[in-house]
Amino acid sequence: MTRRTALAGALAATFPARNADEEEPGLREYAARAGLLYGAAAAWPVLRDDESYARAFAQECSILVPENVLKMGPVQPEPGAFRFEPADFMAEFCRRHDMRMRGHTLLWHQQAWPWLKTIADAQEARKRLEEHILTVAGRYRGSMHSWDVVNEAVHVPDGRQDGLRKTPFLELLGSDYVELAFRIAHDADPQAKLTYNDYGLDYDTPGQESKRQAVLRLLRHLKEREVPIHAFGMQAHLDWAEFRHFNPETLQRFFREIAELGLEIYITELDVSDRDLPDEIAQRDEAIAKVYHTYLTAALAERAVKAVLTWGLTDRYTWLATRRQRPSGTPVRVLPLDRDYRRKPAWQAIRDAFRTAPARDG
Ligand code: 9MR
Repeated sequence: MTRRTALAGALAATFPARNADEEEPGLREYAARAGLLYGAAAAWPVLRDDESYARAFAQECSILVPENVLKMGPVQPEPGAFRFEPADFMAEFCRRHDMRMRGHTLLWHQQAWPWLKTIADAQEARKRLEEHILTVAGRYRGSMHSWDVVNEAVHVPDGRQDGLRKTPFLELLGSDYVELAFRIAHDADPQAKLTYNDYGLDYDTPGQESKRQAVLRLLRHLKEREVPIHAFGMQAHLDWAEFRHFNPETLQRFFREIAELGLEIYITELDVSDRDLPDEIAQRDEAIAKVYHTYLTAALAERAVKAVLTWGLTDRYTWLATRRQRPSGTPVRVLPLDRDYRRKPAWQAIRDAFRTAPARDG
């Protein structure tokens, strides 16, 4: 038997609902009791190759989002040539383990098509965007919980009145490109909840307040134009040191305004950087857990919040390991499970926030 078929065989068996060593059910169970979904971003090819990783996803998550493989560049590396093997594997994994799946992301200025520069004009850009979205979202039509249609399109420092980030898509297609992407996505998959996803909106600082206002203006504009948009994605990449700027009321006010537009809210990329904490593990874990708990307790008070996803599940695989390295070089401890898939205080903090969250319709 080849390694691939052996692994496929191992994965074909449905993992037990809970680990034999674990007394407690997974976070998916606590989330379900509150009418929520809980999940995490999954890395490729780790999900295929690391059985402990796959088992942890099956135990803890009721929703999964591919961390990278559905982005524009990875999924269409050359014009007209699509690479679906990794996302297809993840979709099959979700089916097998009774999990929902989110798509991330149909339009983003990072990890965009490597051949973007060859596009000559608006007409060609529109054609390429249509082909991309219809092909990618169309492939998973009817099976996606939601799609991040447009990611990170607002950037106030770029100085535009409408708050839009200056990107090649904006230059090629004009400011209606956001609307265009949502309309195509709706044609491709009329059942998926179409989401606008963004970061840098968590704290009570003047910079983040002006970004919140710009995001609200964009969402209102889309609703006024009857664009098919159904949800807002709050990335929530948090940082222990910056968390002194967190104010629950500010977050709740922002969420209320979004909910009043008739949109659902998903916490899409939650993690907490421990860069500025001392090395001592118990102290560090406790500080990070407190941030998870405080943030989620405030967020879940808003009943429009329907899903919580962390950006990774285990400290073994996280973008923060390279992007927010600790000055001492000790490994980061930023996600619910440690490097050996053991539940950490952050896991318990998420569980506790789910336990006390006001129940909502699922
Ligand atoms: O976690 C992702 C990392 O592996 C990629 O190298 C990076 C590329 O820019 O994107 C990371 O995920 C980002 C997500 O797609 C959008 N929001 C910010 C995330 C962290 O950078």
